[in-house]
Amino acid sequence: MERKKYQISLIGKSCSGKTTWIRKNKCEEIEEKYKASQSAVYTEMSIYFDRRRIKVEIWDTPGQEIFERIVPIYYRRSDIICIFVDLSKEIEVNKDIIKYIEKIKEDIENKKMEEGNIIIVGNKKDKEIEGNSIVIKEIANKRRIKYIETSNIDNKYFKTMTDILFYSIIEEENENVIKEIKEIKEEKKEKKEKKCNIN
Ligand SMILES: Nc1nc2c(ncn2[C@@H]2O[C@H](COP(=O)(O)OP(=O)(O)O)[C@@H](O)[C@H]2O)c(=O)[nH]1
Ligand SMILES: [Mg+2]
Repeated sequence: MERKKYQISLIGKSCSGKTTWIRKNKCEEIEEKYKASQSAVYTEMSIYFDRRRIKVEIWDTPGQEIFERIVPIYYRRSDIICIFVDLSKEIEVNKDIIKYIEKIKEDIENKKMEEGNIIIVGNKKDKEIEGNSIVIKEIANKRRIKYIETSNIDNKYFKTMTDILFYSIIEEENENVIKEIKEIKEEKKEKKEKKCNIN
């Protein structure tokens, strides 16, 4: 990995768990009270890989209502776009991820974006409605988009910022690198779970 800085945008419906995921990554306590984000919120984090520090700039964007107007401003300058999906909601509710994907792809084709690594993040795995992940996987596969699942509540499913970053940027066929990363991630996860057990 050569770059030292990544910009990531989190998009998706209100209440899909974007803000909570950033907080959990930063080991902040999860607030039970729901607060909708009115505008995009910027957070900076550092992750370490192979003794190198990688700066990650995260844009947490507000819900779908103002998607058309505001959210593209953020994702257009991102290296990675995470589309959050709430696995605990009826799939019909999540169908508009297709709208997000089409819009982003259109922007990429129109060269409004340098690069666009889209990843669908299925959140609330702890409360998943059975069958949701299969439908979302199909949507992702059909469009050659990566899909990953996580939960902010159940640590068994929790995927960190590092997990998502590596999953987004590493070529799947590079098995040795993946094996190495997996080992580092396991080690990190264990350390983090000890340090940051929110449950
Ligand atoms: N069960 C469950 N609830 C979650 C999870 N992540 C977030 N929540 C809850 O979902 C609500 C909305 O979360 P929030 O992060 O504010 O969503 P955002 O609008 O996408 O930023 C809050 O009440 C969170 O506590 C999760 O993984 N599992
Ligand atoms: Mg939010």
